[in-house]
Amino acid sequence: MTASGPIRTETHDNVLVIISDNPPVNALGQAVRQGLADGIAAALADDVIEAVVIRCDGRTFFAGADITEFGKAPVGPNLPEVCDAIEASDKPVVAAIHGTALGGGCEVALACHYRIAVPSAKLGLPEVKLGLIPGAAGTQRLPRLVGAEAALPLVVGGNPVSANKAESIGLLDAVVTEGNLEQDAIAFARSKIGKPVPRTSEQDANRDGVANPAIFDDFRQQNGRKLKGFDAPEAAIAAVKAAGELPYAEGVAKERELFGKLMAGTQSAAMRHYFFAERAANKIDDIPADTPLIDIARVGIIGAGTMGGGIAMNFLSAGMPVTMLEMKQDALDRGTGVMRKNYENAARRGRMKPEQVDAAMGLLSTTLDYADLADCDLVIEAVFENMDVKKDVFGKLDAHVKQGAILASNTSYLNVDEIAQATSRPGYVLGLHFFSPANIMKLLEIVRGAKTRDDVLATAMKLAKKIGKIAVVSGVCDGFIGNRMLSPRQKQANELVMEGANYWEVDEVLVDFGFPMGPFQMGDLAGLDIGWHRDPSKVTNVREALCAAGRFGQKTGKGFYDYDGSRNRTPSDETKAIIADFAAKAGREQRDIGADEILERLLYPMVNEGAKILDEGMAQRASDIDVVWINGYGWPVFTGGPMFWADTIGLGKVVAGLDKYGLEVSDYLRGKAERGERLTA
Ligand code: T1G
Repeated sequence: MTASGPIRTETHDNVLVIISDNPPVNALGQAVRQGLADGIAAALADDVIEAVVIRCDGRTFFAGADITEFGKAPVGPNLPEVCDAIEASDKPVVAAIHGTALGGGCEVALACHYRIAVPSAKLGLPEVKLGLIPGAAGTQRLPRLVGAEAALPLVVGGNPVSANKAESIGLLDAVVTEGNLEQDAIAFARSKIGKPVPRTSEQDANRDGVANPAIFDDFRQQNGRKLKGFDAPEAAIAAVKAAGELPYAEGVAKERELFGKLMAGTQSAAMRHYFFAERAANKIDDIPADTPLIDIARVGIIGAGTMGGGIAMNFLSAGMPVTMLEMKQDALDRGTGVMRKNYENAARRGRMKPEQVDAAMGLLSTTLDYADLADCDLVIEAVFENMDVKKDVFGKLDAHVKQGAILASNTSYLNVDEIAQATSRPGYVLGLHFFSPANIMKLLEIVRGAKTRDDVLATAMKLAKKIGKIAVVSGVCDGFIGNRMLSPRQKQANELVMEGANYWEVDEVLVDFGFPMGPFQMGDLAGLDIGWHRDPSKVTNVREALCAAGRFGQKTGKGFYDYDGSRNRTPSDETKAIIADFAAKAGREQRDIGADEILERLLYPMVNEGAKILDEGMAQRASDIDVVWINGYGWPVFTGGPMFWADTIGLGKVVAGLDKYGLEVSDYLRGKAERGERLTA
């Protein structure tokens, strides 16, 4: 055995096994690349060696290039050189895959002459999720192996495929048994000795793309909405197309050119920022990583409404028993009925099997009695947003639920510390703010109370990952992180229409920026009458004026917009008149307002509110704010989130814009701008 850095080699008679041990995910950093190149050179130089196996220790095969090296001065050998050296070998090289062969890791496998994997393995080229395309000939080798049609979803969509799927499209040569990978790989390699080595770059399975160029447009059509606003997907399509039209070397040059442009662009920088932001979010800076966790085996949910039901589904889907409490039996029946319907819809769409629906619903028990929650390790309250109601519920929980259990509120803005004072155990109280629909939305704001214990917070963070949520810690403040930043945006949106901006143009500006919808569409979707006092004679703002006119939003077929039967919306003259009338009565002059002013007045105040949240310590780090807005409010990931975006355009520009419109600038933001500093690390 020889070892250099994270790479070692072991000789099994006439087979050399090259092994990478570079935790946590065998990223293809410089030392790994050097070790691979040295390993191949050693195999070629040793006459005893007739075949090579490449495999990894730890939880996964190479999970890609080392993203932390991006943007730094490159140190050779680069990955394309390593891949070319592997492919050029005239001794068969077998990739033995477990875990996730992703990006550059999949490209190393494509450069090998054969690929085998265990059934649990996944293979993919997720570079588009970093605003890039594969940069080590993946866009040229993969189509040559599996065809352009099969390559497109991998390269352009970026989602990995299972081992069985990979074998079915020709990406894998064999799927072997779990737990015996190295032996199977050595035997497989031996079986190929003496045969001509199949070099992927010389294959030509990709003729389908040339024979039927329509597949590229078909793919665009089927995926257009998902890919809107992103630069990388179109570059990925161009690269796969080039694989069919150009000789290999020219195709590789085309890929490099496209890769280089994306790497230098702002979108990739933003998406790489998001990659690490998502991973940083689940770290709690001031709590030791080895803080003991509370065992959560049984969960209680108070309230079987839309939020309560959605929250319960997360735990049921994760195989955890749930006890759901309501005041009345019919509310329970209605709530559990909606949950089963949602599960059955998911099964109809093939997202789960019917037996999984029954298994999940089988873990649900319901009650009208708080005593039945006594054994729960965690109870989440999702009742009406009223402080007195919340305090009453927490008082009852304090009386009935066992000591040591976590008591959580799903409030979206109420003071968690005040709720905690309704119990004798404020250390076990925190906020778990889910987003609607709670069984779908990935974001979870974990609201840390002044007295919340470290083990309670750490347990909530760990549990969030178990139920598939992206959790962010927020301090106790009005609206926590997300809603607190939403309110200045909403305020400006209302101001803009009072000053003459057309509400549909305000929405358009945000949709063009990359949001799924604008504030007025969002209002119509949620319902303009939420929280309305129901007295048409009392009109203090445009929303009340619309409600007074019976325009509640999509549910009444009219709100800000008019809706046809299939929810297509058109701007409404009645709404325009209601706004103009209301503005006139308020003595507000109307003027033409351009798209730039609209965008700046909607987003700059959010940045300022984010800066205040940071200054007050209500968020651990600026990137957490980006994670909240990208996962909870549709902020386009290709701009990196409000904080990263502000850094990209320059804090000086944001402050100047806020000053120009006479809007608030926090000392924290102005200070950062004056010192030429960034919000994000
Ligand atoms: N480079 C550097 N660090 C990485 C990394 C990578 N590729 N992948 C993961 N990490 C770190 C991560 O930051 C975290 O660190 C720890 O590993 C565990 O990750 C030329 C250009 C593999 C599915 O896009 O999708 O190849 O927070 O928490 O949930 O064409 O990590 O502990 O300090 O995510 O089990 C393409 C990225 C790169 C795959 C594991 N590859 N990684 O998920 O663990 S571009 C990717 C993942 C490329 C070439 C191009 C996931 C995972 P820390 P984790 P996980």
